[in-house]
Amino acid sequence: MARINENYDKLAAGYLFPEIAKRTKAFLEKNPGVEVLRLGIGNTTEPLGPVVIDGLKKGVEKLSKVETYTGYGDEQGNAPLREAIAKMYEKRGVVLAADEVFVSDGAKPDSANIQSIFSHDSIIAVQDPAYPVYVDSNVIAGRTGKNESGTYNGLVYMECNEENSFFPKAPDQKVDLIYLCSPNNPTGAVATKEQLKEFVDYAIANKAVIIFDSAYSEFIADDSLPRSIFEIEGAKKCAIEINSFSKSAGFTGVRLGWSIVPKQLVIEGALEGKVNALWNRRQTTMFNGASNIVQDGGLAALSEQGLKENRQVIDYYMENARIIKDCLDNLKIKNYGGVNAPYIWMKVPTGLSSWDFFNKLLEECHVVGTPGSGFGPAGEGFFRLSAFGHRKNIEKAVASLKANLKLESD
Ligand code: PGU
Repeated sequence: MARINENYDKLAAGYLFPEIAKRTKAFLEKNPGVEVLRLGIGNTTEPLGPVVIDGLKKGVEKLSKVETYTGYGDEQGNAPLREAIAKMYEKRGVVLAADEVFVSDGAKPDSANIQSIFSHDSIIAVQDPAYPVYVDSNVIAGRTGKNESGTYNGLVYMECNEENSFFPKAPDQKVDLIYLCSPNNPTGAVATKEQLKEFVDYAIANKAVIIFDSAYSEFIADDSLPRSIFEIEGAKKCAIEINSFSKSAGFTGVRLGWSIVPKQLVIEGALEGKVNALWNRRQTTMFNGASNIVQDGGLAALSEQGLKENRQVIDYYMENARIIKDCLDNLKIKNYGGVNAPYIWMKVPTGLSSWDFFNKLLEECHVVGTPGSGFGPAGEGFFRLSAFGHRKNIEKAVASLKANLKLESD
């Protein structure tokens, strides 16, 4: 008799973003014709630049001739792309071998799947709030108990709050896997080198592994802040890094990402090279490689001209962030992030929960955002606004906030 994986029943709610889409749809059904302004999901809106489009076209063209046609490729990604990614790290002083780079169809699948190569009884630490995938993938894998009053038994929550400027200290207990995201989704906080060093030292001392999600690394404007955990001495011994073309190159719908699994990484019972080999085994068994067309697009995105094109779009989104922050400041709403990250983390007016504020913003201003509590218990009382959007929409959203948001002081 087939039985379901009952761990799915432990999940506290539906996945956050479809839940928001569902509530927005219900609002639109009740209020037909209303224009809803979406600052919810971090979804790119601006077209790709000509060099990247050319790369994608070349990928398509190659499929039209027998001489250049390719079918299945290497599951780990095409050699030129793996090398180009390794080269990009070299510019930051990080030397990687191409076979430490695993190309994928995005950071979401990698961040969900990476846990599968670690022991079932691993103790997991997550930033709270965090991108929900880290928690949900471990719940589904059976590494937690039930969800009781908003927290899963067995998980170690590293609270990120105003007092610690939204970046935690290393845990004061022994954990095995630590998920860190910097620049952070949802708070927009970026870890300093010193803060990451503390985690690296902790991980080496405890033979723990840091899973470092740097999907927003290209949004860092401050050059003193690390874009990769491998900029920290010793990190290759204890960290895996996950990144993506989604936000830096507008590939949210195109789909391309990568993970770095250093050969030097050592953990309990596994010598150098073993974790790299396990991820290779996992990917070759369960993944058939990223699309060949898309990998050509990715290669173009990493070319000198491609990087320039990407930079323009990143700057465009960061100008959106500035516009949103400016509006919140004018409304005297406390807000964080939005300077080295495309998310603005705002404090909800007193007395309202994050979901109450979601409803208020939708009803009064027709603006969709993301309730902080959807990212973890410490997100309660906060709200995330995304700077990904077309400028006209951002301007409309900001104008609506200014004109229609009823704050207590009004
Ligand atoms: N990692 C982080 C930290 C993210 O915020 C996101 C997207 C991803 C990975 C996904 O990267 P891909 O390479 O595109 O797979 N976060 C968005 C979209 C929501 C989602 O479910 O991925 C967000 O709004 O938080």
